Amino acid sequence: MAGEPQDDCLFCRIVAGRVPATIVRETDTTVAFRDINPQAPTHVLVIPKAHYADAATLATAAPDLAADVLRETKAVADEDKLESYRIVFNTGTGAGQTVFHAHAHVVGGRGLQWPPG
Ligand code: IU
Repeated sequence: MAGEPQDDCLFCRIVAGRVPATIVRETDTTVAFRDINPQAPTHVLVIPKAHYADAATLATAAPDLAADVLRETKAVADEDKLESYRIVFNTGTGAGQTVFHAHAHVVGGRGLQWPPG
């Protein structure tokens, strides 16, 4: 069923506390934790606790939850006192998505180039 935890999903396992992560924020519906391979001084992933494979699926199947994730990206940026930052939802393997549980990267704390590679 949509949103149900998946045994083989790394981020579902983080939500369940079965895989360690450095959690920086948690709400009823979301978790935010530091990326294990940070690309900037702040690199935090914000995920819905419920399982949706990617941001597009999340936005169409559970738009209120997508809004919760987006709201939490701002909370992360505020906590790290970021004036400028980037929110990235890699969607699909061709865009670099490697974990198929929707997540927002919040990246900041250094200069960021645009357009990205
Ligand atoms: P992507 O957009 O699906 O490529 O992002 C997945 C991210 O998950 C990537 O930046 C990894 O460094 C990160 N990550 C993590 O934080 N903890 C883990 O145990 C694993 C991946 I595996």
